[in-house]
Amino acid sequence: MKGPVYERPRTIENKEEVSIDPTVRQLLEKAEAEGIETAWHRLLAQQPQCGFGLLGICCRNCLMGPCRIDPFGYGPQRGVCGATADTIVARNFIRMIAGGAAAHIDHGREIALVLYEVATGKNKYYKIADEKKLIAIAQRLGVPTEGRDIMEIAKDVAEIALRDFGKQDDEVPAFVKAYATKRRLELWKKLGVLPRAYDREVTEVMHRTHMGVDADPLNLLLGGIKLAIADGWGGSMVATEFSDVLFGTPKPIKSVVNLGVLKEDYVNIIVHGHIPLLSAKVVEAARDPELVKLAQDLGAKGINVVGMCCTGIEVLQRLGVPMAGNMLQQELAIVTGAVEATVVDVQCIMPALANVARCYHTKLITTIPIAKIPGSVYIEFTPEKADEVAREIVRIAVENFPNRAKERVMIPKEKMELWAGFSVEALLEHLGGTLDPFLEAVKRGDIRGVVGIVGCNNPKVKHDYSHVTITKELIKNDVLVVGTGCWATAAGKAGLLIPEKAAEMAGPGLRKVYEELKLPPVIHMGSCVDNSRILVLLGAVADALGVDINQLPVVGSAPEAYSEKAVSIGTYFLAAGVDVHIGVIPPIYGSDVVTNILTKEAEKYGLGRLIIETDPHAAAKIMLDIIDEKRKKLGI
Ligand code: BF8
Ligand code: SF4
Repeated sequence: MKGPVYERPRTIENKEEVSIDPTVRQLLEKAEAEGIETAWHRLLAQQPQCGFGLLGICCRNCLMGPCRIDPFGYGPQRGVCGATADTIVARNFIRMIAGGAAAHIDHGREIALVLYEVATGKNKYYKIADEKKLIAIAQRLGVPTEGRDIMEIAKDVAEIALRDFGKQDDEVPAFVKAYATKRRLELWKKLGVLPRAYDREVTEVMHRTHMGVDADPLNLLLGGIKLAIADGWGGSMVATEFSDVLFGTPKPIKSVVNLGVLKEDYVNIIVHGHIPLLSAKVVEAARDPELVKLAQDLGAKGINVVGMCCTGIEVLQRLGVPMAGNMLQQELAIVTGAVEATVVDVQCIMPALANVARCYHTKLITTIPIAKIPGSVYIEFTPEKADEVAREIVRIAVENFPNRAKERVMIPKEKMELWAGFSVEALLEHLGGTLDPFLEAVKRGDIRGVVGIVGCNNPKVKHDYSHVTITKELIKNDVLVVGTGCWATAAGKAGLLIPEKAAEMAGPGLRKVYEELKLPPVIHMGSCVDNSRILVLLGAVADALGVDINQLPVVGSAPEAYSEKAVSIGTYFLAAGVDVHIGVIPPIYGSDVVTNILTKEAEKYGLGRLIIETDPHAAAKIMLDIIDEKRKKLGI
C-alpha cells in the first residue's frame, strides 16, 4: 500500500516575489540547480502553517496538554487546566519576550564581564578603547571620576552594571534609573512595571506563565512589559554602552554592503552572530602578517573578513568592515561557493547553515558552549584566550582556501556604498554639540517626525521590500528614519545610506535639513542591541522639549520582524510610549482581550500602541497620520 509521499519543495516558482535584492534571486537559482534548500523552500514545506499557532491559542506549558482553543467556538474554549484563549495568548506572548530579552541580557552580561576583567587586569586581550565614553557612563551612574585612575572607574562601573543582573533587592537597576527619563520612571512605578534585576524578570516571566500561576491577561502583559524594560534600558543598554567603551563609540564611517563584498581571489571569512568580542578579534587576526602570508602562499591575494547580521554591524560601525548581508542572506552567502569559513557566535544563526556548508568546502565554525550546531566545527571561544582562538579560526579558514572548487564559485557583483556609525554621541557632534538645530528643524516642520525602523528579515515577507518601501515613503514625506539591525543592512543595499542619494529621494524639508545640517535623511544607528541608542536619543529629545516621550512625533516599526528579540524590542518601545508598527502578524489574534490591550488600551496607560499592518504603503500612511496627530497635540 502506498501512503502519501512527502515531496520536498525544490523550486520557488517566482523568484521575483521573494526578494527585491537581485543577489537573492541569482543565488536561489544556483542553490536550486545544486539541490540546496533555503529558508524560503522550508517555509513552503511548512505550508499550511498551524492555524492555532498563528493565532497564539495553543499551549504546551504542561504535560496535561498540549491544549488548543477552538477559535470558531465549536470546540473546547479552555485548556485542561481551564486556561482561556486570553490567558494562553498572553502567556505565549510574554514567553516570547522572555526569549528575546534573555538573549540581549546574556549579551550585555558577556560584555560587562569582560569590562570587569579588563578593569581588574585579568584580561589583557581587550582594553578601554574609549575613556571619554567610560567617564560619561560613570557620571550618569554617579561614580566619582575626578582624579581617579581609569581602571578604577571602569571597575566601579562594571561592578554596578553586573550587580543589576542578579541583585535580590527590589530597587530599580542602576542602569535603568540612570538612562530612563524621570517621567517614564514615574509612569512605570504607577503601572507597577519597574524592573528589579534583569535575570529576575526573565525568571519571573517563566514562573508566572507556568500552569496555575498568572491567568490574568492584563497582568501577564504588564509582566512582559516589565521584562522588556529590563532589556531595553538594562541588558541591551549595557551591551551597547560597554561595547563602546571596549571597542570605541561609533563615528560616521563609510563601507560597502551586499554579497558583492566577497572576493574571488581572497580567503573569505564571514563573521555572523551578535557579540563583538569574537568578530572584532577575527578581524584583528586576519590582519596578522603571518596569516596573510600563509594565505598568499596558498594562492590567495589576502584575507577578506566580511560581516553578517548584527556582529557584522558591530565591526562595520567601528572598523568599517564590509557587510555581506542580512539574516536571509546567511545561507546564500555560502551558496556563492567562495566562503572559506562562516564563524558564528549566538543568535539568528540558522542550524541549516551546516547543511549548506556541507555542500561546499565552507567550514561552519561554532564557538560558544550554548550554541553548537551538528555538522559544524566547534572551536570554543572564551575572552580569556581571545587572540589565540581568533588566530586558530582564521588559520583554519586560510588553510581551507585550496579546497575551494573554483568552477562552482559565483559571487554576485552587487554591492553598495553605505555610511554607518551614527551613535548618539556622533549625531550630537555632527549637530555642533547640541540638539537645538535638530529640534528647530522639527518645530519648523522640515523634519515632520522620526520613525525608528528595526529588526529582521522574515521569509513570510518579500525580503527587504517592506523595509525599503516604508523608508522611501517616509523620507519622501519628510520623516527622518533612524534604525538598526537587518533593516539597516536592507537600507544600505538599497542605497538609502548614501546621504546624497537619500536626500534626492527625500521631501523638500529633509533635503533642506541635509543641506543645512548635513544630517542624512536615513541614519544607521547600529546593531539590534543598539536600539538602546534610540531610547537614549528619545529621552534626550523629550527632556529637551520638556515633554514625555509618548508626546513626540515618533513611531517605531519592525516591518519584517521574525525574532523573539524583535518582540522584546517592540515591547520596550511600547513601554517608552512609542507606537510600534509590525509588518508580520504576531500570534495574538486568538484573543480579543490581548489584541485590544496591545493595539488600543495601551495608550490609555501612557504606553505605545501596537499597529499591525502587513502592507508597507498602508503602514507608512498610518505612521504619517500618527506623527501629524502628535504634532498637532504638541502645537507644532
Ligand atoms: O539582532 S535584526 S534577524 S540579526 S534579530 Fe537577527 Fe533580527 Fe537581524 Fe541581529 Ni536583530
Ligand atoms: Fe493545557 Fe493548561 Fe497545561 Fe497549557 S497549562 S498545556 S492550557 S493544561
